[in-house]
Amino acid sequence: MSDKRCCVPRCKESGVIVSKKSADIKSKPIEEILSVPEQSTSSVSNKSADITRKPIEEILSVPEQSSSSEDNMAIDLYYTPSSAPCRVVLLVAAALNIQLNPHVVNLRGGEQLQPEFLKLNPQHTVPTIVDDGFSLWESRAISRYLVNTYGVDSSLYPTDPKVRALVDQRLDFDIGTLYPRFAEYFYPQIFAGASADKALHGKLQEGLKFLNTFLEGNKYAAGNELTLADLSLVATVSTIDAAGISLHEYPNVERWFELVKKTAPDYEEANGRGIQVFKAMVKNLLPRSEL
Ligand SMILES: N[C@@H](CCC(=O)N[C@@H](CS)C(=O)NCC(=O)O)C(=O)O
Repeated sequence: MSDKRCCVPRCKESGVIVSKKSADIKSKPIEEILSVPEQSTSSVSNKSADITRKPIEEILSVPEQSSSSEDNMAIDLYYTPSSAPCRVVLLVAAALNIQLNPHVVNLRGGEQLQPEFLKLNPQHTVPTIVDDGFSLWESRAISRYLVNTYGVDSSLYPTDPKVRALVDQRLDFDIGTLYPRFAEYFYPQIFAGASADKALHGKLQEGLKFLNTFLEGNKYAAGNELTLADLSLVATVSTIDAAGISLHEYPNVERWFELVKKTAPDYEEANGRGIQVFKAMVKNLLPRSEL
C-alpha cells in the first residue's frame, strides 16, 4: 500500500505552477476560497468583495502558504478548479483516498504555456499530475493510472473484462461525445459571445438522451456499483447542470446525479466546490445570466 493513501485528500492550491507551496482550503467556506489574495496594503474587508464582477484570474487565485514535509510525498496535481476534466481527477483521488498536492494553473493568464509547465506536459493541458517524477495528463488516463497504481482491488475499475469494458465505454462516451458536445455548444457563448446554436444544442440533448438510456435499469453508469464511469460522468453532468441546462427531460440522469452526489466520496470537496467556481466564472462572463 502506498504512503500516498495515508490521509484524506486535501485541497490545497498554489498560485505559482512550479511551486510546491500550497494553502489548505479543505475546511474553508467557498467565499473564502474564491476571495482575492490579500495585498500588503489591503484591508480585511477587501476579501469579501463581489467575486462575480472580478476577472477570472482573481477569482481563481488564492494566497500561498508555507509548505510542509508531507507535500513532498503527495502526487502533484496541476489543475484549475472550474475545469470538469480536473474535477474528474479530484473525485478519483478522493475515492481512492490519495493525497494530492494541488497547484492552480491560471489558464487565462497563460501559465500552462510557461516553459516549466511545457516540460511537464508539452500539450499544455490541465489536469496534469507528477507522481515521483512521472508526468501524466489526460484526465481519464490519470484516473486509470491512479486506480491501477494505488487501488488495484478497487471496485472503481472492475477487473472482469466485460464489466471493465462497460466502464471504458462510458468513459470514452463521456470524453468523446458528451463533454465535447457540451463544450461545443456552451463555451462559444461564454468565451466568444456567440449566441446559442440550435443544432449544437440538439447534439447535446441527444448526448444526454444516450446517457439516460444507458442508465435505464442501472443504479450507476456501468451497473450497480460506483465506478470510474460515474466519477467521470458526474463531473460533466454537474457542469452541464451548473451551466443552467435543464436535466429534467432525462429522469434517469437526474436520479443517478442525485445518487452520485450522495455516494461519491468527498463529493462536495472534490467536485461541488469547483462547480461553484465554474458558476461564478459563468456569471462573470455572462452578466445577464440567471445562474
Ligand atoms: N481531454 C483532456 C482535456 C484537457 C483540457 O483541454 N483542459 C483544458 C482546461 S479544461 C486546458 O488545459 N486548456 C488549456 C490549453 O489547452 O492550453 C482531459 O480530459 O484531460
